[in-house]
Amino acid sequence: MENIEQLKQTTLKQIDEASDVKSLEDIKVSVMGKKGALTEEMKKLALLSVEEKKQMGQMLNVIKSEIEKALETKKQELFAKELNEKLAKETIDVTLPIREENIGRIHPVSKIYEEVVAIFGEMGFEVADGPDIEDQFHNFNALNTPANHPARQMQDTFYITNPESDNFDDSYVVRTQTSAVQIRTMEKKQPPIRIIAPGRTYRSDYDATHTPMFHQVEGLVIDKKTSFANLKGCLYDFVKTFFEVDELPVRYRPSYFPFTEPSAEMDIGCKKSKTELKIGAGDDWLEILGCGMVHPNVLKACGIDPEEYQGFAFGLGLDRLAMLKYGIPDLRTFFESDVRWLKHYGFMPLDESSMTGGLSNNGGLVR
Ligand code: 2NL
Repeated sequence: MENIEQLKQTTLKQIDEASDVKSLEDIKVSVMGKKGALTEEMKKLALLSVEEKKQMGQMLNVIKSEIEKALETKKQELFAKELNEKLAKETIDVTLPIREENIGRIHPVSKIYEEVVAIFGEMGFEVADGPDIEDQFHNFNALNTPANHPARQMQDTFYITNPESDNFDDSYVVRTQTSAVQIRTMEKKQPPIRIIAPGRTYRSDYDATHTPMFHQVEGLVIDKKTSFANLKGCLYDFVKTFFEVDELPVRYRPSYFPFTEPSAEMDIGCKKSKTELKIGAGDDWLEILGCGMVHPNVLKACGIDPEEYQGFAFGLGLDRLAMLKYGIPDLRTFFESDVRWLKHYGFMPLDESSMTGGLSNNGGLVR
């Protein structure tokens, strides 16, 4: 009896002093396992008389459940303690800056693309898409640029032989502008139309400001009463938002494109010095885009009645905008895939361009 009382006290003390869940398991085995101290005592019951067996049995059961209860209580306590220690050790400081070195950068052209889409998207333009390889109808004819039109040579087009025809008129081109996307949209859909078509374009040209592949965004608005005043308002809002300046003088110079009449080029005010180009008020002008009222022949070619509808269109170079906005001097470096260049001129992927969250996120520019 005393032995047993002793066993109980020692076990409860051990349980109380246990410092982890593992040592509780060991205690349990040493007392209640197959060869445990209490199990041995229970085995001895067989040797006792009926009366003693009853008394002793009851006592052993009471002790057993007491120990089990103590084990369980201690186990919960240790679990909670171990969990708290783990949580304290493994906390994450969410205010720490991200590890910049290990993530890529957004190319300046992609950044400009996002900005342009955000601005025109806010004005209600939809983004339209089309193939890089076009037939001559969609790239030229439908744009009031018939065969032998000087623009076809002017543009230094890359032609692609049509394997099914020896006739040069059937050869394909890599698109010289994204206008074919608007042509395809007008062929499919009656006005009102309000789209922008961003994408890759190709011309045979190569110097500090021209590469054979470059990026363009063209815009098209067609409705019953779309006017040149609408064009001016829309493009003024665009450049002002894009360059993020409070004051921006603009002017329109008469120009010529086969697909618009009248045609114009838009300049923005700036201040040029030997080392810097500052966009905004100043005595100098910078050409930024070409635009005009869609030529009636273009509408006709797409099955839209020019007596009922009219519209405006514009085209701008994304690469040129990137060079101007982010001060990148040589266009050729855009396409050299030099990671040091990208680290210098690129943007953090998480700095999304939006009209509400900040357009260019200059703070995110890694310099
Ligand atoms: C530039 C500026 C321009 C257009 C593109 C266009 C498209 C259709 C109809 C009429 Cl479907 N116009 N696009 C208009 C004016 C200018 O691009 O400097 N291009 C050589």
